[in-house]
Amino acid sequence: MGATAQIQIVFHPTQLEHAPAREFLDGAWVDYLESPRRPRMILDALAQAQLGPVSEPDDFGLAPIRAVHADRYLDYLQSAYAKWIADGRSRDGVYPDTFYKPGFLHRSSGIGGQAGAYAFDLSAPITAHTWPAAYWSAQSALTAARLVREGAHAAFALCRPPGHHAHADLCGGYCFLNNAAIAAEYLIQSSTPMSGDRAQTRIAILDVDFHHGNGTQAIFYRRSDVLFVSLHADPDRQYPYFMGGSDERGEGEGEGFNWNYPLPAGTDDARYLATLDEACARIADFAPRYLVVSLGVDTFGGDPLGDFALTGDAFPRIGARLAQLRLPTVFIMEGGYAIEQLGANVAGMLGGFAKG
Ligand code: SP5
Ligand code: ZN
Repeated sequence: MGATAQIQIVFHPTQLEHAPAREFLDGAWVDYLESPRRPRMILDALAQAQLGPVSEPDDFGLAPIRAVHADRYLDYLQSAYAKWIADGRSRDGVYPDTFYKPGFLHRSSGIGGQAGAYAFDLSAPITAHTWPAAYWSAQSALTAARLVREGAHAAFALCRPPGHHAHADLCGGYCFLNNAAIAAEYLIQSSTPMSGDRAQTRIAILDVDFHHGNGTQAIFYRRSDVLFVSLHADPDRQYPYFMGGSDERGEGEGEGFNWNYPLPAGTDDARYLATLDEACARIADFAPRYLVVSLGVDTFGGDPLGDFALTGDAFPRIGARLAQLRLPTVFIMEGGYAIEQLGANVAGMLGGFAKG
């Protein structure tokens, strides 16, 4: 056995600048859990584990982001805070007071209506620093994807803000731009000849965050070139509540290309790893060209948002199981909150992959 393979880590310091003070959680205003401490803790642990070099992302511009998100939503993310302040609202950030629901008849053009139309919860407040941080988070995902497309076996985008809850035109759950979807779509568009059928490059996205990746599922729900597979807390009990059931299998051409594995409270290492085996078998059957992993470690027993019971030992085992797929793999950071073991758990997953 030679030295453990290195995994290139991609991160831009502007990603630290998004730092809202508060979110609304379980009926109370609390300190924002998705804090800039998270990437710092993760970088420290990755350095200690000597997993690989850290580099800053290149700038791919807006085009690969527009390939996933609606133009009007991207305009909103860039302009919302200034409009909010001009309207005399709180400097704390854009927090909607009213949410659009099916059946409502008026599409309000003002900032109050826009805020309620483009968000689905109070966990994704927009401040002056949000767009630049989300933009560079997406560029980190794109840079990691390109490293893999150019031949690296794996790369890790330390995305923050995270992305898997963001739909084509919705923010929520700390997410603004869907980094995993942007990376997957980039891999498809950059690997396929202009004239060719784009279904020829297949991508699997495996989401191991504690929460269902509702945004990623929604973005690819009608497509057969992207397989979405997710292990997560049962939405009957946990956020995001309105997506993530095992009966959601895809629609139209996408039917059969979406697999959800909702899991009970207290899910332990054995139960989780057995379910991961099933998920990996689906991915192997699909025979994709690339694997994109939405990497969350809020499945850890001590996580403040999760209710699973995974131990620290589970993460290297998850990483090793993913390595068995023998696919070029882009890791995209999602959730997992600022507790002592956060960095070690991320390093464990990547280290398990690199050794596997
Ligand atoms: C990226 C990511 O992990 N986003 C998660 C956002 C979750 N926000 C709302 C969670 C509601 C939690 N309620 C139970 C918490 C235990 N007190
Ligand atoms: Zn999560």
